[in-house]
Amino acid sequence: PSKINLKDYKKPSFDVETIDLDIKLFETYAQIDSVLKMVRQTTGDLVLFGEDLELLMVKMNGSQLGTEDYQQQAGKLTISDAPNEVTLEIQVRICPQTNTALEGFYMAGSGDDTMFVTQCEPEGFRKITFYPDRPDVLAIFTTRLEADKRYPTLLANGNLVEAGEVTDEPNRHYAIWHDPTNKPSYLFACVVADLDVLTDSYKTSEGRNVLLEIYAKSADIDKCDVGMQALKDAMKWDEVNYGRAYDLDRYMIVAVSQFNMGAMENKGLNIFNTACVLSSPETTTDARSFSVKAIIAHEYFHNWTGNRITCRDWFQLCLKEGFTVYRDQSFSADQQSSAVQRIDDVATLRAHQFSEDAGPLAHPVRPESFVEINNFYTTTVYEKGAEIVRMIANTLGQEDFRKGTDEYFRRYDGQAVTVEDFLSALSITDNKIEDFIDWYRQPGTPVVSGHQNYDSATQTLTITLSQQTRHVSGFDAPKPLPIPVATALFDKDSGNIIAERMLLLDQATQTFACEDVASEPVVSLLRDFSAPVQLNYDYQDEDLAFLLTHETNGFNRWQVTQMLVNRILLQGQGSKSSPDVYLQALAQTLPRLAADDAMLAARLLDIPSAQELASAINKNYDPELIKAQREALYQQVAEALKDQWAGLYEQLPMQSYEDSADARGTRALRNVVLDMALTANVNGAVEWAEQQYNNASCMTERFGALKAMVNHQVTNADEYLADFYERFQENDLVIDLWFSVQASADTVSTDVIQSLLEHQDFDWNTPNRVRSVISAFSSQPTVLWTQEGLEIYTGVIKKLDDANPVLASRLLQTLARWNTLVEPRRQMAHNKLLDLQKHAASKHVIESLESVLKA
Ligand code: DPP
Ligand code: ZN
Repeated sequence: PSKINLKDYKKPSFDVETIDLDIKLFETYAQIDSVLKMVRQTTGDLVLFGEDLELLMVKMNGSQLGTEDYQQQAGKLTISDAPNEVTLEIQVRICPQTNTALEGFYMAGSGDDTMFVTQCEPEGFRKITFYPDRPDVLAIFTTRLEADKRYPTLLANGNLVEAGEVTDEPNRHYAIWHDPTNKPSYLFACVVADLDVLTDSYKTSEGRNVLLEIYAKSADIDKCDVGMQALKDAMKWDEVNYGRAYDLDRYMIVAVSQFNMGAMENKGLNIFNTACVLSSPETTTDARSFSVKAIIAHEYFHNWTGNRITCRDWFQLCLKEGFTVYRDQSFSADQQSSAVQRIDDVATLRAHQFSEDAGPLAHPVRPESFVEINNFYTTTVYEKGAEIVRMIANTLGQEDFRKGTDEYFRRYDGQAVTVEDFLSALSITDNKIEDFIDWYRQPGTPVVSGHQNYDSATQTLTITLSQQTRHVSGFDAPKPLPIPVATALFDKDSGNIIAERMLLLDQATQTFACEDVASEPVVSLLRDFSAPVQLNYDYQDEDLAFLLTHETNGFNRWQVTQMLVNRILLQGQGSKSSPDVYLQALAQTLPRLAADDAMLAARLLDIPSAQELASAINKNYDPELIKAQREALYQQVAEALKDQWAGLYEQLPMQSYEDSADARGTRALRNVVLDMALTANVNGAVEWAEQQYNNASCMTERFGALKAMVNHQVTNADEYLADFYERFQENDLVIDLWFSVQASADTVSTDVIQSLLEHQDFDWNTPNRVRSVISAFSSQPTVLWTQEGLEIYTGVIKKLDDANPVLASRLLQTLARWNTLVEPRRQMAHNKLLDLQKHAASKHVIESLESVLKA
């Protein structure tokens, strides 16, 4: 497979003004007729992309073309010497019924329960018809859909123009949709299904009445209210915070159970993984439900950041994703405590993005080359991309950031643009912002180290900071980046903040002086995680304990607990802290915090996941050792606070369900306390768990209890698992939880994984189900990195390589850090990967494997 390079970008030689699509779905295939009106922009061939298509006919300006009139190879159809104005008529046949890749037009479900949907981002449209399938080609789409009446739901982008019966075919009907907005083909969507619909409306700030519809299977339609409310909240939020209103008369969301991603922002017709739109208290945990709202908002926000202003090419993916993730994170921060939101976003970043940046898959937020763009829907592009926008927003301040985004929307509406364009619009009030371009170009997580010096004679505190980024092979030597370090000085006696500064570290080493400081303060750095870097500051444990008590910002308090925990757990890695300071500080902080902010209290008990800890280890990573250390510390915490658990648990009684930040906080903390109590063998804790399970008012309570019982292997755990299965066997998303709670259990074995894969409800064609076992299982490194564990894991990749290469390749990326393992695990993993390479078929897996093996 060949590499595509950013530096080779060329404008398309032809634009498409309009495309009329006629999609006829039959029992075993679909026929697609398209009419493209194209106009020459520059010299060069007329190039269309097409994959897995049976070409039946192509006409140019009315004359049928023979095979001598065009070249067809490697997924391209090329016409040389085309005139300046071209009307192409193309007829192809495809087979959505056997499309297991879940890209292009495909069938979801089986037997009598099937539906047809599209997924076109990034390059799925070329699996529907021949087309200049690239994001800088924008066109007006009109779509006619025709199918058997057993699929009453016929949807496509835009407005419904016409619908009716097909002449002489009493069992068939059609609908015609017209989208008045210019859009790239990756935003095309259509649906042929039998769905119910939840309807609502929204009046925009510009006075437009928008019909809102969420389509789902009839059994699921009662789980769409949360999503609908989130949609209205998001529409309002974008008007208030960015001045952006919706631009069509209709906004549709469709839920589908087989989907590779979370959701897709197709113009006016979002398609969602059921897991990311359906929510009800009885079947959905709070965490899931909260992420449903965030994803609804994310896809809605794309309407401006992605759809109206789109990417010039796929290297610019972060232009829409980074900005849109930043926007959805800000939206979510307004729906709960902003400290907890920041904690969760940073925890995700540290666990996944830092580890990606530390390993062989490290790439710049804007990559410079790829073989398969699907391999770059990564946490670096998304989450690190969002961090860059956040740094820019914080550097500019709220008012200037808004001026900048207004300018971005004004200047580029309707265009396909680049990261440079984005920075240039945001620079209208402060051109320093353009320096942030290096953050988009340079891979690797910067490490910021520092120390302080206090001179009592001059009452001056100096803070020295330096930055270092590892040199990732294949890239230029790293240069210093602009790193905003939000800093506060705390007076040791009063515990009060005496100064707040934003230090901009933009050289390799810099010294910052603070004057008129009466006595040596404790310095709090990187507040609110002001930059996506690792911080090594020469704190004493006592300083951190001090900050845990006195920091005013909840995020910073959590950050301090994480530093303490990391020091304790990464002892072998050169740090040397005793848990006492940490345990004491926790014991002091927890009771009051539990009453004030239960959600934050729950987070303060976080111990970083095994994967997150592993991301900081570059050599001789021993999964058993890390697991043992994590468990030992967890046990110590549970025992140190043993006297408190019963009181806390009682303080957090189960009440009738409410979806408020307070109620969610109570439920989250109760689950943590329950787990701690079971860990410390508190008298009666097993009964608490059983009662919580039996009397649960919602899934957060029920699943929290189940998970605790499974992880602690309480005597009746199997009965509760069986009960859970019985109760919810009709609900796929809950059965996913049932699989994952077993596959991710601390005590899981490869035998359990094997039996889950052989379970009658296991389904290779449903990515959610595959992930519920396989991704869950990969959270247990002691089992994953064994002969049998790797056999299973790579076996799954082999099996999916052909059927669903996007999914196979994503699963493979989890193995990227094999090279850091202690022997003999490292060699074992290496051999398994080499073996996988012998069988690799898709360019997705081949590209990922090549990178992973380069470690
Ligand atoms: N649907 C994916 C997302 O919204 C890709 N655009 O991130
Ligand atoms: Zn997105």
